[in-house]
Amino acid sequence: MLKKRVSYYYDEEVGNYNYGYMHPMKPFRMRMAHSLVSAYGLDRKMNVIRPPRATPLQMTRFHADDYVEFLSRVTPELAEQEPEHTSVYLSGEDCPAFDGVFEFCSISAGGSIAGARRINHGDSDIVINWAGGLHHAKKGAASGFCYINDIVLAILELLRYHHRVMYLDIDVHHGDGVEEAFYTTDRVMSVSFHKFGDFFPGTGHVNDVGVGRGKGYAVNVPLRDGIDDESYQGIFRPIMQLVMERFRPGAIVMQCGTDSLSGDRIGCFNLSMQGHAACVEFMKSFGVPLFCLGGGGYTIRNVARTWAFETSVLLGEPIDPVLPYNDYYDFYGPEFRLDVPASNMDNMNTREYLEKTLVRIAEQLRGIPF
Ligand code: ZL4
Ligand code: CA
Ligand code: ZN
Repeated sequence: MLKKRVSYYYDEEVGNYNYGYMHPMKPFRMRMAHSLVSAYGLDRKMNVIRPPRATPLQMTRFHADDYVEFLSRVTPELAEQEPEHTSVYLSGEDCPAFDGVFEFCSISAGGSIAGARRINHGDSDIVINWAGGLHHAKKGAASGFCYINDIVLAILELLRYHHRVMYLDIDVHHGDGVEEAFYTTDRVMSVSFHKFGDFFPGTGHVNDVGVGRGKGYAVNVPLRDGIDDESYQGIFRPIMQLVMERFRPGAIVMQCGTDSLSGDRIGCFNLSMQGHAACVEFMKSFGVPLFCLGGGGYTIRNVARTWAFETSVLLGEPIDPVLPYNDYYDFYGPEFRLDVPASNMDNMNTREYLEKTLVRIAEQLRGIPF
């Protein structure tokens, strides 16, 4: 395949932010991923850009003024002094008021806004921001480890230049914040594959398809525990093929949350790194400008492996299955290999269940006018 012009947003500071002791979200995983990317020499094959920090004004293109104002001045001390005020905006243990939370958000959102502009101006075919993908953040509140919805901000930027933008979410959780933001418009099609049933955030039923002009433009693929590469590809490819044919987006924003990998600390799927990356490769093959973002991923050695590998896939540069020496080499023992294999866990997604879901969604997509 033809080589693409790839830009990669990375801020060395991002790994210093800490959600708190024992919290599953570890911004340090972006530093680990970058260390692998550099050790493989991939940084020399793309445009590595330090993102400009997003400003409060830029954030209010989606978020409420009072929420952004609060977030920009909250500190661990203030949250402790004013728990009532804080709980309006932040949800306790999932979204703590950690030191530097606003700077962390401005790095994440800064990369997503700047990346969208690069695509708009035709400067890159593919953009990567592994610090983005925080899909649960709402207009006026944080949710599920996400404070500022960098994805919504990126899509709003892309909509200035593209009539139709597609959002695709392969994180194990439902992409609720992004879906909600564009639920009533036919200019953004949102597609989420996720675990559904007794799982955060609880939304993303197959029948939730959008409202008004947006009816049919929200696509939800609810899945059960233990889905493997074969089952996932068996439903992912036909759905995405149909979406691309019917919707014909001018740009694709793909949330590449790695909590859908086998062995994730929070997730419950059984995808290998190869299976996860096959989704990225498939979307790349359409030749439409592609913006890949991070998201979930809580077994951090596997997050770093997968995002480094997906960077190589997007570049079209094969990399060694044996890990090169890097700053965090000891995290990858005892195998010191790139691969994240699947496990022997049960796949609770029967053929019948997946077939029925696929038929339903194909029917929904046939209702989208060409
Ligand atoms: C933790 O150990 O399901 C937070 C969160 C903090 C440290 C110490 C506190 C211990 C697991 C999760 C108590 C924590 C209780 N600490 C958290 C309904 C819940 C209420 C909060 O990948 N408790 C909420 C959010 C999900 C819920 C998932 C995924 C983000 C993304 C994109 C967000 N929230 C139950 C949980 C821990 C913690 C251990 C945790 N929280 C696991 N799942 C959730 O889609 C980035
Ligand atoms: Ca998802
Ligand atoms: Zn997730």
